[in-house]
Amino acid sequence: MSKEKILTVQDISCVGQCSLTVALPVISACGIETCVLPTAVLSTHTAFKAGWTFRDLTCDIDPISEHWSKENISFKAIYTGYLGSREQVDLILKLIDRHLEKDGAAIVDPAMADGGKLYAGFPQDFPKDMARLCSVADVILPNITEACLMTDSEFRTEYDEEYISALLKKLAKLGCKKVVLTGVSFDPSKLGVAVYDCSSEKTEYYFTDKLPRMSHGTGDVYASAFVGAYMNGKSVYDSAALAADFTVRTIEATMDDDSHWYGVKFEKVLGYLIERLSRS
Ligand code: PXL
Repeated sequence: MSKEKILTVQDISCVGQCSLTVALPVISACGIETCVLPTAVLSTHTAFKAGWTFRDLTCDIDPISEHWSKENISFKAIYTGYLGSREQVDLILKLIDRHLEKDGAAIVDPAMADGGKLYAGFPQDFPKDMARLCSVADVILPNITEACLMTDSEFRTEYDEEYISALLKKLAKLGCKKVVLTGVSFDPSKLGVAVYDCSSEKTEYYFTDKLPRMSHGTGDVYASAFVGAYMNGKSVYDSAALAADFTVRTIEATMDDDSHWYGVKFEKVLGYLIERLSRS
């Protein structure tokens, strides 16, 4: 993958350090021109108390794409995250068809659930639609909850390698090429990712120390750093590992501030990300 412009498709949560307000600075810090297509505008992300505003931007996707077609605009990667409606899945499939370069990468973070539950606002059968988007992806980055919802698997908090292996095989059946499954832990002191190649059926793991804090927004920080590293020519495994190291540092940077529950202070450690990328 060479350094050229990419498109990221996800919501703007005005406050909450997630989605576009993370992807834009993180991927840009990696030296990659980052174009955006907002799926919705919310006053905050949906983990805030009920009352957040939600402006669905489904109707804007096609007109934006039509204009881009007239301007011959294309992207080296299209990275999707939180969507505003199920209708957006078909619109994004069309967008990938029209604007992703032939050797480009479709990277899908099926951001819709965590801790065994769908985020507030999504219909129960939304994972079926998200699975259709995953089917065309070069890389998908689900957490275990999202993986279970898209494959009709039982969500467990305690599991072994066999459980993860079965989940990876089911995800591969969706049709994607590679899976980076996040939030995997076989040891209470370690947290990591499973990187699965769907054609060779090879799994590689990468673990970091597990920090004693649950943090919102780390999925978006992780996926954005992954995309930034991958677009700098790193392999899927190396990008997955680098993104994990970066995400741990964003949590560490937030640990001393209990009031900062809604996201992580990734801004404080962007220097680390830039330095890691410049090492090789
Ligand atoms: O970080 C995932 C995310 C993105 N966008 C919105 C969310 C969430 C998680 O709650 O609510 C609007």
